[in-house]
Amino acid sequence: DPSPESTFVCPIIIEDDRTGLDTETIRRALRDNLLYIQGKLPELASKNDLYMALAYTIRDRLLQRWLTTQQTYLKKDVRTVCYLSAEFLVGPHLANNLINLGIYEQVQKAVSESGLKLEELIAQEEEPGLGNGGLGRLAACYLDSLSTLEIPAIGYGIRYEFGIFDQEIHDGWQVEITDKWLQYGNPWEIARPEAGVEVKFGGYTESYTDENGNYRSRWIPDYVVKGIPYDTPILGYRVNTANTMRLWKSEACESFDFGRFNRGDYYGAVDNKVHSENISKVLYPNDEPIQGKELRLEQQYFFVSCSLQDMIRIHLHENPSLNSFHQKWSVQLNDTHPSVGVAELMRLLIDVHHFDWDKAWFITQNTFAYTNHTLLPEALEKWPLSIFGRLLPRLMEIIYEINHRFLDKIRIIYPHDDGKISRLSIIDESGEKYVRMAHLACVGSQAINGVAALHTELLKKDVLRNFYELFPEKFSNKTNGVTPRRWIVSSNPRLTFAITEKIGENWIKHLEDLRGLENYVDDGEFRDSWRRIKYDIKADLANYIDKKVGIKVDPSTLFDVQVKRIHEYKRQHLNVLHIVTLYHRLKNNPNLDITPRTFIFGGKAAPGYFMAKLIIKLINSVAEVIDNDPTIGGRLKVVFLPDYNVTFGQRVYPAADLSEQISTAGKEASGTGNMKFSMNGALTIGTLDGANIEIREEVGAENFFLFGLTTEEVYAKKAAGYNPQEYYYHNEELRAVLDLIGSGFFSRGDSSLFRPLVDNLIYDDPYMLLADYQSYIDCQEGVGRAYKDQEHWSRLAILNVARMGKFSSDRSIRQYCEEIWRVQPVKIELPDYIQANA
Ligand code: OX2
Repeated sequence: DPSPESTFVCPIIIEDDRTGLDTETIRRALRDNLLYIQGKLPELASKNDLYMALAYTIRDRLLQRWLTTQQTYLKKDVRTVCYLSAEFLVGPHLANNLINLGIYEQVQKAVSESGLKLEELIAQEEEPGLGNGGLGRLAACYLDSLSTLEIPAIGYGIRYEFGIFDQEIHDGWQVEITDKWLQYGNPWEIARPEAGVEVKFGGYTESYTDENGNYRSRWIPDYVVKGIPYDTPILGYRVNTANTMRLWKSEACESFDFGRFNRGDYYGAVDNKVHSENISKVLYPNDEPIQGKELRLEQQYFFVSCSLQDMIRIHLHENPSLNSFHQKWSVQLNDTHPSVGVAELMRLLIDVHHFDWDKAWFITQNTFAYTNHTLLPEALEKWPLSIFGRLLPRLMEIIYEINHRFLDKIRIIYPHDDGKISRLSIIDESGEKYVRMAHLACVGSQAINGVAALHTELLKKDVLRNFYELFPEKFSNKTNGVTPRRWIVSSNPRLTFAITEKIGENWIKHLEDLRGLENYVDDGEFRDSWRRIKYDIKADLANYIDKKVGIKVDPSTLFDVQVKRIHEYKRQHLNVLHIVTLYHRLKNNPNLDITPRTFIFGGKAAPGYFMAKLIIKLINSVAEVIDNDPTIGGRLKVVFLPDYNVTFGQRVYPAADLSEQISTAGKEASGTGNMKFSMNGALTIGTLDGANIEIREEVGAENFFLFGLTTEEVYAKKAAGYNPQEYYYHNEELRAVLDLIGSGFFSRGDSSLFRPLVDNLIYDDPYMLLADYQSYIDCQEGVGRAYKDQEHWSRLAILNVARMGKFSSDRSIRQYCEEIWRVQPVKIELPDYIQANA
């Protein structure tokens, strides 16, 4: 906000060194920042010092764009999208900012003076791991597209001091290490302590009559926490728009309790400070399901309250009242994690700004929209009333009132259907009482969407069936997408060059233009160079694997990759069953002709998820045995790469030949890794699940390796009483494979180690691996055969890339803008003394 006391009228003079985009100016700026920000002489500077100096050099070039953007938004009083998300898995900023500014080459030259390569400095950046997986990464792709499409937007979230843990592998087991991403400072963020807000917790409520005789509620909290915003500019691709990602850090209002301090209780005096700071201390490392811990609810309420108060402050700066709030703000709830926002906006409007209920409810309902990301029943968030009421007593009252009014209306529609009423209620009263966050989100939102066509259909039919029946007009599908700027241009420069050479560079902003590549599938020279590029990228990855885990892999083998969170529904262990099947065949028939493969895995398990951790151990155990078996002769290699994250994703997607998307049908809401692989020329082996279905539709059935049960078949089998033992007893090879794992063959004779996993498959198999086993094995044989014909494989790979236009996050964001948010692009004009983007 411009301060009313501010009297500066003179424009900023041309600050060439902080804005110029040519090599010479950047070189000067780099040295300047090294000296005056890092405080280092060039000859004593470490790699990290140079990285920091470069990061500040680039940030300087973002600032004018960012400030101009914010000023334009204020002046034009625009409608703004607020994306509320407990996770933003943005990944490293430096390379993307260079690409979006269009100064990669200039900076490359400028940096070479230091004797280092730009790529080394880029590698120096500690990635902000403020998310678990797909949900957090989607939020980051959406911020990129919002800026690129010049849409006014703010991403609101939590500035976790410790993000997702670093993963190490010790003796084949996952070990979690604290992620100290802030330890050397974060040059991309700017703290705004002056925009701090307060958030209440605990205590009780009381009613009172105000001076006008109105009946009101007051919340007397137990404690109050301060939220401090940290802003990171998010620049769009080759536009001037730089939106804000505003993450909240929790702090104590008064760091010392002087009453206690004076009584000599020094440690007691800082208690409050410790508790307050804990709220934004650490990301909960569970992907889905979420963990029902009180601190998690504190985190959710904390960032949602901070964000809504922030919007209200900005709104009242430009508008006389909050009557028009819903016209100026569209707030997207990224899953139910921020859905307490529905009740919080009601509280702010009623208790603080003295709206009556109906008007407040109208504004609230027209402000929010809700995206659901999962069908897994255990991931549907609900909070015990005991916890919720104690921590947020005023919000509990408001939720009861919302529910009361909602159910009154429902009773008119379903007069004698108590079952319906209890199924729709925001409060689950079937046993211990809970607040159902998805119900709160559905009732309080103007729009509800799933993240892939199948997922949205299943929401309507199953998880949110009752709400769909009530308000069908609120429901729509928004298939996920990913940003080609990070997932092709930044991570795969060689492919980018090859594509651009043929079809120009328009595809980077209009991904459907990749269709133009179809004209080159029959061009033998193009296919040759395509293969050479893939080979070189695979050779790079092979070097990296050797450096990281000391395993030598051959880049001419088929790189078969599965990288994603480790979860039973994603079925990494089905992939292992295939590997063990091939191994078993080779043991029985050493001369068997198979396509040599390198299996690459990566992914983190939730620290408390035993089975997922056992799957990691199994992968590593199988890897070790195969690697030490001379009869295999390098025809099979298995590599588990520790610490899968955005940075490693950027390395591995471009190097893959085969993308494993093998979840049980009906379980993966969308998947987004599936899109990143295919965009980089990998073929997919997958089930009819999530966005796989749409990928197959786009690339054509003949360019996709399909296997497994459909969702309907999965449901039907479950209903008929699925018995995995039938498969175990009737499929000899499957039985041999499971028995081999169970026998202790891969665990140095310890037959108890993998027993829980094997028994779970034989006697329960909730994700139906055994039902899909044979179909998967057969399909993989087809993959092996197809890979042998390299010319044919290249054609398929090129077609995959050419037909991935739909899966740009630009397409997803356009749909959200038109169909849910109703927002328009706003052009940002830079002052003429700022050098325009290259
Ligand atoms: C994930 C889903 O599991 C994944 O299928 C989807 O692609 C991604 O969200 C983005 O929509 N937590 N993570 C997810 O859902 C939840 C809940």
